Amino acid sequence: MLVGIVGKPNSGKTTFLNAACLTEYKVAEYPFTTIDAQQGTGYVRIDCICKELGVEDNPKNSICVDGVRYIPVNLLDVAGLVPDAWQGRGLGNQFLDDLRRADALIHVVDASGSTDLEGKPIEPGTGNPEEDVEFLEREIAMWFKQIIMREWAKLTREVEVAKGKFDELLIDRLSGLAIKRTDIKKALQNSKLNPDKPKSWSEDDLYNFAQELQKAAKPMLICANKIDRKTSAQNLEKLNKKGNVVPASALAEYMLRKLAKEGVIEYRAGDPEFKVLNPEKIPYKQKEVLDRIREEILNKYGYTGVQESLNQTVFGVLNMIAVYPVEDVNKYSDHHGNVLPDVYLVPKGTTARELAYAIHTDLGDTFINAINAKTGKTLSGNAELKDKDIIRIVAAKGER
Ligand SMILES: Nc1nc2c(ncn2[C@@H]2O[C@H](COP(=O)(O)OP(=O)(O)O)[C@@H](O)[C@H]2O)c(=O)[nH]1
Ligand SMILES: [Mg+2]
Repeated sequence: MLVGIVGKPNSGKTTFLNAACLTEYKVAEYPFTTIDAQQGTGYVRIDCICKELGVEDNPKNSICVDGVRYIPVNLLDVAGLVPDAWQGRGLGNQFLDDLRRADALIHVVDASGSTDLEGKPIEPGTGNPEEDVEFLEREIAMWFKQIIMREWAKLTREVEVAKGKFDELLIDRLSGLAIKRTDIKKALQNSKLNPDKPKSWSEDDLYNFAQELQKAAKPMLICANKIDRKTSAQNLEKLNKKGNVVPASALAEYMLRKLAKEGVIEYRAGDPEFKVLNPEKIPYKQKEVLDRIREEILNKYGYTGVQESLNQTVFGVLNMIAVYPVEDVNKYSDHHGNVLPDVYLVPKGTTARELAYAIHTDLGDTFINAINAKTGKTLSGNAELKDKDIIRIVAAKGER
């Protein structure tokens, strides 16, 4: 799973990445600090099933801290997108190309309005974050449209010959963009266009289609960042009307994670509160900052918003569920005896057989049935899995 972090320069993308991944990429208050896309491993957070079952687990593909399971998700901080990046402005196309493999996007917006459309610092409160959202959606739709338009004439001719093949022919041309056939179908349905007559589509039709394709293939969450600044509250209200929005202070999360790592406070990513370990030892200034984070962010929103953004992207926007594959249904373990070793993030609606394929092609090919370890029930290949299911796949070989 790959989540792209996008937004104009100076909105806080790198700070978000550093907070989520505890990386140390350079943060600075001028545009184009970042040239290459920067990667990190972030985590989604769930209450681990180990707690409910009262077992001690040995996580392998994820981390469990006191009953809180963190499941890795790859993040990519794509450097500042500026208006008309799709035409190659700024370092436009290169940035957009970095997004090809992304399954979803987190749009980090400067909710405090202290940067203009290009990311240059301006008087706080004078920038318009709603405009930022509109511009970015347009950039991505235009980028998609441009890719679809390559060889459009040829595609339309081919579709006329082979009616009913639009999605098949188009998906070939969009390879590498992590677009699924169902995404194309959805985009066609939502834009109400006739896939048998693409020649009759107008420029506007194409744009609408590109926009719907973006929504289906690269769904987006808006992270309203810098809520620690006074001018953010008024903008947050407006932004809330624009889709899935999570208020956040990437800077606050970064500080909390760092201080936790240094042993100054007790705090896990996504906790609604923190504890100062040695209050008498911390400098006055630091205490002041921590008090502000507690009062103005945690007590008000219940989170700093970084973990919440990742969770909402994966479980809300992408509609994923978490499933634990095991080999021993009594001990909930793999064949080495590791209890609840792995958690897989799979789309809601995934069947037992599809899970087998997600684990290993061989396991899918030789699939017999599955067993729900919590209920002991046997599941057929078509049985849909539920969130937090513990599943044993029974296969002719490579049993798991
Ligand atoms: N007040 C505040 N400043 C932030 C926050 N996140 C980032 N910044 C600041 O915004 C500036 C740009 O941050 P950076 O992460 O480099 O933005 P990027 O260009 O989008 O990668 C830096 O001065 C950061 O310290 C936040 O949550 N609150
Ligand atoms: Mg950056």
